[in-house]
Amino acid sequence: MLLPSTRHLDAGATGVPAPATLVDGIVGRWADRPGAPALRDAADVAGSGGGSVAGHRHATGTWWTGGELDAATRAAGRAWRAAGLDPGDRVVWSTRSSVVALVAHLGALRAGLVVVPVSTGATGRELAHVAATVRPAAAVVEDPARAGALERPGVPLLACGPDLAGLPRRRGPGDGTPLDRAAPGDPALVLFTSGTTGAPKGAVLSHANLAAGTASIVAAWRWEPTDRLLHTLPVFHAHGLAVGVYGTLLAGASATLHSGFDAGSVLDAARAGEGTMFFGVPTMYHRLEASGRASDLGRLRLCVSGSAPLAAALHRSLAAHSGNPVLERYGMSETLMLVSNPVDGERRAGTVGFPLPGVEVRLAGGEDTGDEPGAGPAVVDGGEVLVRGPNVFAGYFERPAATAEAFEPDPDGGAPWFRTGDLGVEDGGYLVLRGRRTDLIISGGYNVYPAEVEDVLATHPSVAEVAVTGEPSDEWGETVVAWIVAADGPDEGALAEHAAARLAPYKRPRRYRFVDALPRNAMGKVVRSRLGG
Ligand code: MLC
Repeated sequence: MLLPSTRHLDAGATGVPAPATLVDGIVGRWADRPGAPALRDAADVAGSGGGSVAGHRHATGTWWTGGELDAATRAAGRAWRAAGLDPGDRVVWSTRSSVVALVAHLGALRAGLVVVPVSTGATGRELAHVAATVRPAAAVVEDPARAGALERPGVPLLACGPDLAGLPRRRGPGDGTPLDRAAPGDPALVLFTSGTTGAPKGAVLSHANLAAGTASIVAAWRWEPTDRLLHTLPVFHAHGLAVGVYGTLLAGASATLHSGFDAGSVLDAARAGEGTMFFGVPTMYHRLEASGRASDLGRLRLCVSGSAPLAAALHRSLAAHSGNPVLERYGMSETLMLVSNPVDGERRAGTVGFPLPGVEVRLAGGEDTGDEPGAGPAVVDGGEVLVRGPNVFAGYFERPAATAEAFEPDPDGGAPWFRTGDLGVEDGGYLVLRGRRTDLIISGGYNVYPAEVEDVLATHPSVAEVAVTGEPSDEWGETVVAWIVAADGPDEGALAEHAAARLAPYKRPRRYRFVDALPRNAMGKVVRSRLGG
């Protein structure tokens, strides 16, 4: 079943013109309105040194205009070049939100480098896996000690802070390929996302994927230059980076970057008329509602939720208190944004809306696609959500087998479809997500794959067997629970310490349950759905 895809557009419109590359589009916007405010650090962004990068500086809290960002990102691109980096070289980028960090990022894209955003909470083990996979030539990190974990034996790594201070000068200013020459199909970004195998894979997004994935939301959400985003998401994931930052810049709009989420600060800013839009994960909306001040969100033009399912009850209570129904949308690192509720028209609680312009969405079959026959989520009149479009990535970094598995051939011989792993049904054109084919846990908008956490816990000597599941939580959506068969007596403290040294905070179990045995099926495989209670 193919879902209709042009419902976000004005009558008669059939598509959205996307620039050939994201950088083309953004630089064009800056050229159109060089004096328009674009980005600023909120006063709570500490340690950005008042904003200095590649010779360009700004006081915290003041606006960088499009013209200033153009000049600064060009200077940053030249600094990358002068350091000896060439198109296609990978740069790990692991920083908190700040204009300066984004200038380094956009400068790298202008230089044709491939940016690899990584969580600032990543542990040494997680950083080493990224480095072993993408073999970075450089790393942008706030704490130089973290660069050590990215070094590979005998291979030099250029490490610098978000301000690019410390990059060597190995070439003259005019040497190397000119800036802004990346072709649409060239890789731009590698977003790490886990898989059922446990080891995170790098989804490679091209410059054209970024352009298409951003242009569709700019059009569908009627994103105007007058819009101002209250930006509180981390910039190292698709939501904060591609939706929040790229969207703002491609729309020629502006955003205030906060160093993190604080419900009171968002509501104060909304009340003071400092923004027109807010994007968040359901945990943030839960906290905004719990503050008792959700009515302040009514001052905003648009509130968008994504990265995890927004409970229908929370959607309804927020709408009742703010008079402003949250627009829920659906996307993934591999595809950027796919489906969205409408700006004009009903934003239906419990649904993610209809396909964005340019995105094709198909529900495959009606079979029960759960892992265990009879034990998986029952999907009666829907199926796995399959997608294709100019926003969909081409594959995982140097993982041809995983890439092949992620796509399904088109029954009519057309372009292949990406298998999202999500199960859905259609209801009056709206997509309703009904669980997953895989065991993914989503905690506070972050994806946690049980296999990765299990692999880490299994290396502790006190663990004989382990299974990891998600437990429902009003605030977090789900939290991580580890079920342990102890080899020689339960030792929760030791396990928590072991996990803390190896897993980013959001992946660490919140609870350890010690059991005598794990439930297994006839094949000997652990049946996670029978753990609980
Ligand atoms: C923080 N903690 C988490 C957590 N975030 N634990 C589980 N899940 C999470 N998501 C830990 C902290 O380390 C801390 O541990 C404890 O929980 C309490 O921290 P807090 O101060 O209350 O949390 P806070 O820092 O306020 O973070 C909550 C949050 C954050 C919701 C603001 O999780 C967040 O920014 N989430 C956004 C995730 C995101 O950007 N996802 C997009 C992925 S892209 P301790 O041990 O110190 O007590 C994607 C595609 C798409 O999915 O479509 O969008």
